[in-house]
Amino acid sequence: MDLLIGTSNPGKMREYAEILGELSLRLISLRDVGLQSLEIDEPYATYAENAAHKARAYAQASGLHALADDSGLEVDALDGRPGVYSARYGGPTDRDRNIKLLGELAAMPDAARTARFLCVVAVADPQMGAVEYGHGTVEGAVGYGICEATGGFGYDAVFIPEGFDVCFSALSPGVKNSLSHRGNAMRSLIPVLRRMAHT
Ligand code: ITT
Repeated sequence: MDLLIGTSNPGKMREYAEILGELSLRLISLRDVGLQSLEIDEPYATYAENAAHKARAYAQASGLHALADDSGLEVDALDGRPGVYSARYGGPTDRDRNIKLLGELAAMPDAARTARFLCVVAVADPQMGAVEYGHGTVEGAVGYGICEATGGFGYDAVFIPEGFDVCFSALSPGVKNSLSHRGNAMRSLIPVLRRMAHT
């Protein structure tokens, strides 16, 4: 089965290629089908609604089964912000967003730096528009600076997963995917993808 990975975020694309590598799926990028300029908005206040909206739009535009996710970082000291608005927080670059987050947390007590990444993955069927969902989280905390390691993307440079003393950027892709919100969300969807591939 062909599966369109509906994301314009190259970091997410790399992770999907690794997480889904073992399945007998042909992964198609937006560029492969000439849809790299198709911007889908995220009008909803929940990850699931935004993920389904993106997956349906990409399935409709391509005629392929399409996967999309909506994900974000929820920080306890900030009452869950940036959360579902993580992509539109603090400025256009990952560094801008990380600097803003660290600034907002500067005066907070250590215990309040606990945080989690959430991800909802949606896969849409191009004919029926039906959507299947996978949900994943990973617990951790926001560190005190931008870590120097260059792996990962987004908030990986400030997020320290529980049980580790380094940020996500310092972990190999395989280790990050084995515990991440996106890895966990995808693992919950693998039986569904296997079923789709055989129908
Ligand atoms: P698409 O909508 O095209 O997939 P996006 O980057 O806009 O790309 P989202 O709307 O889901 O994706 O926004 C998620 C935000 O959370 C964005 O700023 C990401 O960098 C960040 N984020 C999501 N997953 C992450 C991860 O695994 N590590 C670090 N940051 C992550």
